[in-house]
Amino acid sequence: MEPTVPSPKAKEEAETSPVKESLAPARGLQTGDYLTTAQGLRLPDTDHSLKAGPRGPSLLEDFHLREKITHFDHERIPERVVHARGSGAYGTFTAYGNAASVTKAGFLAEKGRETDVFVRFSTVLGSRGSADTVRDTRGFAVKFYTAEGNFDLVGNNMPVFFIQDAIKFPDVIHAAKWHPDREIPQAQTAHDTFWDFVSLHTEATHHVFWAMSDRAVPRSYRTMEGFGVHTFRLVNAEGGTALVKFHWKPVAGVHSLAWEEAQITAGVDPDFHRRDLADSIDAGLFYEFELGIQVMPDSDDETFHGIDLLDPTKIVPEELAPVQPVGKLVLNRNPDNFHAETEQIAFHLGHLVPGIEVTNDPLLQGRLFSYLDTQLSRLGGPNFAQLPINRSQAPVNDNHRDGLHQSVVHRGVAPYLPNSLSGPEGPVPAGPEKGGYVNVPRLVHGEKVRANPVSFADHYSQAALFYHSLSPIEQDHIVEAFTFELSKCYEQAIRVRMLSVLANVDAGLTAEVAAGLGLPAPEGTPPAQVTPSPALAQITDRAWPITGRVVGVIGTPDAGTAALQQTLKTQGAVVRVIAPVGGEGVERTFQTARSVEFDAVVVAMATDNPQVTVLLQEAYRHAKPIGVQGAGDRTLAAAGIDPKAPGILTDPDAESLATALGQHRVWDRVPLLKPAAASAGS
Ligand code: HDE
Repeated sequence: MEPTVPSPKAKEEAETSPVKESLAPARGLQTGDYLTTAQGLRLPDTDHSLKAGPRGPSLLEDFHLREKITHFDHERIPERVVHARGSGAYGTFTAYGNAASVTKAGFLAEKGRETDVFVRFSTVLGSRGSADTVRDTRGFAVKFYTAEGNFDLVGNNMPVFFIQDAIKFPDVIHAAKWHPDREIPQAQTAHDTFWDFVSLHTEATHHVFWAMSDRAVPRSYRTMEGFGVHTFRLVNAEGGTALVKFHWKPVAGVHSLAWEEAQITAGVDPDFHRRDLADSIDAGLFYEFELGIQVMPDSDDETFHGIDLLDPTKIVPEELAPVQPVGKLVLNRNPDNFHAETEQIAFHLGHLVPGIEVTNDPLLQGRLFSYLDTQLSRLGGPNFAQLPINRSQAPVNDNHRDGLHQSVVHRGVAPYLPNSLSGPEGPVPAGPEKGGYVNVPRLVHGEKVRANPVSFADHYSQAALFYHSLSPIEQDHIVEAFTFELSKCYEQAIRVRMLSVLANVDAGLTAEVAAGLGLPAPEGTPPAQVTPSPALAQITDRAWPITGRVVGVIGTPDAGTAALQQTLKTQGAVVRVIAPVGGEGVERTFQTARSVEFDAVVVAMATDNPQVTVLLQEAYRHAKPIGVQGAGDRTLAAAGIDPKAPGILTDPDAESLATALGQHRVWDRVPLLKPAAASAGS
């Protein structure tokens, strides 16, 4: 019905929004009570086109039809050329204050200072709609809305990168993304062009080891480490400098999916990580990370214990430079609108604040160009900083003018400096005493060349360091991943060449992968001596908090597991009852549940339902704790699972289940599974 009287809200808005004020960005947008056109015209009907009679043709004069469809046709913006698939959340970063000795950046240096952040996690290779759990590096990009302007820490969940010079980025991405003729495979490295590239560009070897490790299949974004990768230069209030690497340490520990689990999940729940992030925040089970820094002296040669700090294929082992925690990040708010916030956020390495400078790492230098440039086509012009998600919380007065999608109505006639016309209104330059960003003077000299430092030629020592630092189970996973991925290549020559690369890292690993591929193991020259870095291993004896871990209880809601469920919940775990059919208190049925969504399973009823059998067998194979209560032992027997196997807990109390969950997997069970896996693979 056509409204005749404006609603109280509309009236209030009309009274308090003089035309001038309504020009301020976003003010009063999309708040009216009535459906309107984009011009504010109220609409009585949005379900029927204007036609010449009910059976007649649609009329060109239907401006509402044309506006609605035109806007819809242009809803999508180009996806990110890399890191297209991602999801994000808001949070708060609180500084511990101990970083003041190395940086004057207020958000790090001032004890207790709270800074708003937005974090976007992502995969690198897949398109926007691809699955979350594919084998890939994950992006870990953080925008700090600091009082001094935005600072972006655009990192990954692996501390090294495939290439040493930004000029090769298009090449590695062309090779790693789908084949251009058929546009397959989606979001995977298990194909010829990727292995062709990395076997020919051996600087990629270290990152390839990380990509074949469990780090490439995280359990959730909650259980990933983050790394700034490059070395940055921090500057303190006295002008003293230090070379620094940034780390995000997950409070929940670093945990991964089993490879088979990751593959099943890609089909069963392609939104697995995205869902976990959003659901956890909704449930108040916030993701938490500590920001840490490794601090190295700012020496002339920019090396530390012989490690070239400008080489992004190298880490500094934590045993040589401990990661010092400097603040804590809590992700505590979901975005309201995926497009406006997660899709339109624009990160850039050049978003810096006083106290943080870049180094000459040639990968970092190229990124300083790329992240600004890419927004011009993604976000349609140079005014993307005005989008709500990208706006600085510090006052902005930049003298930039006009351009596509300019939403500011600038005043004044003199957008240039110096000028004699702006009077007190115009911006004036700010020296360092006013918080202006001033680079620490550094001598730059050298011949103009296309060349790398000599130290960049060492492509293998740190791949070996990484491999030798891992637990035997993690090493096995790397062998299996290389074997899996290379088996998927069509070209034998690529497999053979990659084996010759692996031979320069470790002979044992090469022999195992070669055996899996049915090829002879080549000889290489692996590093003679490797000092492991235990901090790199993710499987240790340590038990971690179980916040956000999911326990499936097979039974009816009243199957006598109430006390167990309650205690697990108070420790932050999520409990889902899996019953034969739906009903009050039932979150999954036998038909809808799949093992991959649970970190542990408790079976509390007797059933020989085949879907429950598969669920238990998968949970067993993926080394998850399994609790058995009451008649559940019959279900276990129907699934052919030995009740005396490690990690099968009879009548578990919540504590023993929580302890097992805190270890992430029943690692003692893994060797039992190995012979079967080996014979299946041969
Ligand atoms: Fe990126 N990268 N990158 N990258 N990168 C982008 O920027 C690029 C690199 C990383 O959630 C793009 O806005 C070049 C390293 C993350 O929005 C683009 C090089 C690391 C994200 C771009 C690198 C990263 C991106 C695509 C080689 C880890 C997602 C869209 C010099 C330290 C950020 C965009 C988000 C995104 C270029 C290498 C991390 C094209 C040229 C090394 C987490 O600008």
